[in-house]
Amino acid sequence: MRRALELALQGCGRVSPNPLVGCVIAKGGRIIAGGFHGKFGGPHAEADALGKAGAEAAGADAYVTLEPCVRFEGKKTPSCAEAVVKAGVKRVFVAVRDPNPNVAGKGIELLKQAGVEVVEGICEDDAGEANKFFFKFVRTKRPYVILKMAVSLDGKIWSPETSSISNPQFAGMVQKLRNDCDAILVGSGTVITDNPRLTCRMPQGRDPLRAIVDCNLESPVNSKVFNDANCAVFCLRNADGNKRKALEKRGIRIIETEAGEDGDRLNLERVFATLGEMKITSVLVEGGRKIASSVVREGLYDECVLAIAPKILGEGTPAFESGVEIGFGNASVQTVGDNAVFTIRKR
Ligand code: AOF
Ligand code: ZN
Repeated sequence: MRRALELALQGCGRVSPNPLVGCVIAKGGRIIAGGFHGKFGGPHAEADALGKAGAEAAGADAYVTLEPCVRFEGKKTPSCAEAVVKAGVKRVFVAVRDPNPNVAGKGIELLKQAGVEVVEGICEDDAGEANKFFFKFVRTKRPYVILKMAVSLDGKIWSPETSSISNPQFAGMVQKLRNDCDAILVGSGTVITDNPRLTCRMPQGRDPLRAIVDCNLESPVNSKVFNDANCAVFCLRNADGNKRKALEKRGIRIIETEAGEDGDRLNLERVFATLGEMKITSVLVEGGRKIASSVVREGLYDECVLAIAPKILGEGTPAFESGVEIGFGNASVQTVGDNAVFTIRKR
C-alpha cells in the first residue's frame, strides 16, 4: 500500500478535480505491476495497473489507495470495480472509501458480491492525507485552502530592504505547492507592490489558475499576473468598467462578487464557493496582509504553512492586522534550512 501511495502522488497537479489514486498488483509477495491515475479523463489507477499485469492479474492481490469506482452517469472511464472482478483478482486491499456519493461503498459492495475478498483501512490516514483536496471538495463543494506565509522573526512579510524573507529551500516548497494546487489567490495589494508572476517554476511543473481579489480593479493591466488568460479576477459590481473591458479582451474572467460585512472587502466565503463551482479543489493563498488577515479571521483556511526566517527586519509590513490570532494548538514544525516551517491545521 505504501508503494501504491507513492504511485498515487505522481498524479499531483494533473488529475483535479479527480482524486490521486495508486494501485499495486501483487502475487506471492512479489509486485507484478503498479499504476496510477495520471491525467484527468485518463485511465484510472486500477486500469493502468491491470493493463500492465495482463493475464498475471488472475488470482493476484490488488492494493488500491481509494475504493475502486463503479459506473455512474457522466463518468469518463469504465468501472474499476468491474475491471478488477473481470481480471480475476482474488483479494483487494483498500486504503479508504471514496466519499464521492456516486461511489461511496458501492465499489466495495460490488467486489464482495462477486466473491472478491476485501480488506479495508490499510494506511487509511495517509490515504486521506494524500487526497485531502478531493475529500474536502467532495464533502463541502469548497476548495481546500492552504494559507502560505513567510514571516521574519519580528513578524514582517515585507520590508523596503529585503526582497525575499524566506530561504531558497522554502521557495522550492512553495513551487511544489503551486504545482499541486488548482489555484493561487492573492489580493491586488500584492499584485501592485510585488508584480509577481505566480507561475510554477518547478521542472515539469503545472501553472495553477491565478485568482486575484481586486475589489475596484486597481491592478495595472500590464501586471505579470495578466500575462495569459489562466487568471480570474474577483471584484465588486461597480468596479472600473474600462479596466474590466481591457482585461476581458485578454480572455481574463472577471467575476463580480458581493462585498463582505465590512464593506471595503469582498465576501471571501463567496469567492471560495465560486472557485468550488469552477471545480477548483485547492487554493494556495499567497497573501498579502489584508487577504491573509481575512482568511484567518473568518476561519477560511484548512492549513496554514508559516515559514519563520531568523531575521529582524525592523521596518516593514506586519503579517497580519492587529487582533488576528492563529491558534497553534494543532501545529507541527520542521526545519527547512535556517527557517522554521510550521504547518497549522484548523481543528
Ligand atoms: C478509482 N480509481 O484511479 C480514480 C477514481 O470520470 P471518471 O471515470 O474519471 O471517474 C471519476 C470518479 O472516479 C472520481 O470522481 C472518483 O469518485 C473516482 N476516482 N476511482 O477507482 C481511480 N481516479
Ligand atoms: Zn476507477
